[in-house]
Amino acid sequence: MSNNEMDQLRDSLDNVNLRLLDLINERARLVQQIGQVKQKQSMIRFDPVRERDMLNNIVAHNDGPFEDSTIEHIFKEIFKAGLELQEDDHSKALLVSRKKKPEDTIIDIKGEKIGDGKTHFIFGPCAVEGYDQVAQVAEAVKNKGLKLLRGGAFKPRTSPYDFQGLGVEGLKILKQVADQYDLAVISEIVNPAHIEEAMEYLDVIQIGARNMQNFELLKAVGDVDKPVLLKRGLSATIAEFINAAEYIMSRGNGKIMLCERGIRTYETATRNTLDISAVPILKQETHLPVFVDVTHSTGRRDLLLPTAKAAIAIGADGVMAEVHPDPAVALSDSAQQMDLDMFDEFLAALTKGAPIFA
Ligand SMILES: [Mn+2]
Repeated sequence: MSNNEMDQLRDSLDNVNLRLLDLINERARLVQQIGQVKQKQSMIRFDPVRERDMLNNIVAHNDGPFEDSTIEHIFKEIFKAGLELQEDDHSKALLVSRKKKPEDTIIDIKGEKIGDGKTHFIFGPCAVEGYDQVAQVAEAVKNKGLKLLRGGAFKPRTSPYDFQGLGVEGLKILKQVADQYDLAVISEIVNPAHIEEAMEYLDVIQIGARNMQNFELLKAVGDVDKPVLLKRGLSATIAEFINAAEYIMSRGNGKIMLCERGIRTYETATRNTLDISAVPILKQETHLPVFVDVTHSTGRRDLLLPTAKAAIAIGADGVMAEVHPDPAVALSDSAQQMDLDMFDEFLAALTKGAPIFA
């Protein structure tokens, strides 16, 4: 083959490319027109029967050299691109996304404005074990000028034989302590049937990691007017986490705080692997406040302070950690809760005496 011949063939190929381009775009314009007609008639855009007919017709005319399966594959991609063109950008943007709402969501919890750019803290025992235990931590929290107290009443545990929490009794203790110390309380709810009752006791409903994709529970908290702290699932991707938040917001409740709490990896030096880069990604992708739970992500007392510093440095709106008056006798998570002295040091080191959270 001479160079001249090669050039001619290449010219022809370039021409065919441009003809294909014209035809593909001509097809796209027709698809858009059909989409507009369908929208007016409130018809569903994807029509698998019509798509099958078109593919059959194309394959029936295929004289090669491409195999029918290759032709089907190529045209399926063209059909898909056309369908995506019909879906307008607006409907694809999630309610929790920055695209939908550029400004930060600020959630007011008894005067504490989460998402206002300052660092906020949530402290409290892993589980509510009794009034005195919760009250001791509440007093310490109150003395620091902090507002948010956590405590688990319903404890979804890995083993069914581990302490399962005090249930509604635990919520009542939290409410009693919150009233006494003028704090806001946050506790996990695991059953949609408990939400109505929890409304009178709690200031924030927590959805735990193990329930991040419990869609009925997400819908149920989406139906009430109460802030929600949504924890990332054990093995959830960031996209799955964001979609879990969307389940709540799509029902009308936009008061959602996201909480990175570590993900499952092959690493065993820590209980989970704190995905610190999830914080700026969630801040970019969504308008919701983002917390970091340093207790459950690390499972190690010696890592609470450095990871909390990292969380604040990388732009988290708040830090959550577990504090127990006597961790050694705690009914759950005894290896990683801070005692009250350590709590003093932890907060002093984080704030260096400055009331950055005031
Ligand atoms: Mn715990």
